[in-house]
Parts: sequence; C-alpha cells; structure tokens
Amino acid sequence: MNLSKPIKHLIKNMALRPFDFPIPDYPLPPYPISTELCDIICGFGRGSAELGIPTANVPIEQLPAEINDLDLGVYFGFAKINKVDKSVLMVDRNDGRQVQYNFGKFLSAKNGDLDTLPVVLSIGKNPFYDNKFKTVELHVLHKFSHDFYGAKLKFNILGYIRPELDYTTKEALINDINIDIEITKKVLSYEGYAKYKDILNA
Ligand code: RBF
Ligand code: MG
Repeated sequence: MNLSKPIKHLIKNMALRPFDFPIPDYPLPPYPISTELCDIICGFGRGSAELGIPTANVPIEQLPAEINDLDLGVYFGFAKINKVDKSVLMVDRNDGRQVQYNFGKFLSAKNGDLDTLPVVLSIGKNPFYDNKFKTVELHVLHKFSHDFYGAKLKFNILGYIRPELDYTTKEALINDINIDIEITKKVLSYEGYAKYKDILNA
C-alpha cells in the first residue's frame, strides 16, 4: 500500500480543517489498540441532553495502558456492546440526579444494536466544559432506541483525527463533532480499516 497518499484526499465535499491529521491507508502503530470488555458508566449527562450527541463513557482504569499515553483528542474505531444480565437499578449521578441503569436490557439484535458498530471517540478533559479529569467517551454511529448504562462494551482504536480543542460556543463544538463523524464513516469504509470490524467480532 502507498503510504505517501493519505486517504483523506479521497474525502470529497468536506472541508478539511487545519488541525486535522493526515490519516494513513491502514492503522499504523500504536494502532490498532484493542480493549477488553469494559463497563458503560454515566458521564455528566450532557452529551445527549445538551449536545444531542450521546456518548458511552468508560472507566479509564479498565482500559489498556497504551490508551493513557495517547494525546487528548478525537479517534475512530469499532465497538461492540454486550448486555449484562441484571435488573434495572437507579444510580446517583455526581450532580445529584438519578439515572437508570438498564444494563442494555432494551437493546435489540434485530435493530443491529449488538453488531460491531463504527465509533468516534473523545479522549479528553472537555475544555469547553472545564472538566477536572480525563474521560474516555464513545459516540456510536447507530440509531439506538434506548440508552444502555450498565451494559458492557469492547472496542478498538484505529486512528487519530484531531487534537482536543476549546470552543467559544456549543454550536462550534457540535459542528466539529459532526465533521468528526463524517470523517469516521468515510475512513472506516476503506478496506484497510473495515477489516478490523471482523477482528472485533471474532
Ligand atoms: N469537548 C471539548 O471540550 N473539546 C473537543 O474538541 C471535543 N471533541 C469531541 C469530539 C467527539 C467526537 C465527541 C463525541 C466529544 C467531544 N467533546 C469535546 C466532548 C464533549 O464535550 C462531551 O462529549 C460532552 O460534554 C458530554 O460529556
Ligand atoms: Mg456520555
């Protein structure tokens, strides 16, 4: 394969941003990075409610150490969700509100919820929200009919899109996340990346 030709030049009708990194034809070290099954926990409850971009948050302690060495920013890969056989539970979020952990009870194989799905990940401190600690969150590119706190997921990271940025408006953040989503869809459709979907499935 020809490494001197990053595949991003094939992405048509998309304004590439000055901070976008060139994406090679296939994952280069340290990628792929693959995780074991990890818990899906509740974050700050902003992704879905405020941004309209829900994210599955995972505990950093359950991730391979290599992930801790990555720069703060936006990454892409695949993820697969597993249901956990537990009854619905109410859990206190750190802002005092209660959230329902349904452990993925309402996810449906027929709807494709349990397939290996493309994800765009944020590893960061969310400067726009001034978080104190680093979080790892995955936005799964799939239409779910229910949330799934308490379920588990396994994922891989196949490449890097851009550094984490601060924003002056919520709209600017949402706009960039939408571009990240478009880049992810495009890149994961290429052979050099698409084959990692089956690897996660195995
Ligand atoms: N937050 C930031 O403050 N700066 C970013 O550059 C940023 N990029 C993100 C990219 C993606 C693909 C996603 C899913 C989230 C990103 N976020 C970023 C995090 C966002 O603020 C967070 O998901 C919500 O605050 C919910 O916790
Ligand atoms: Mg979240």
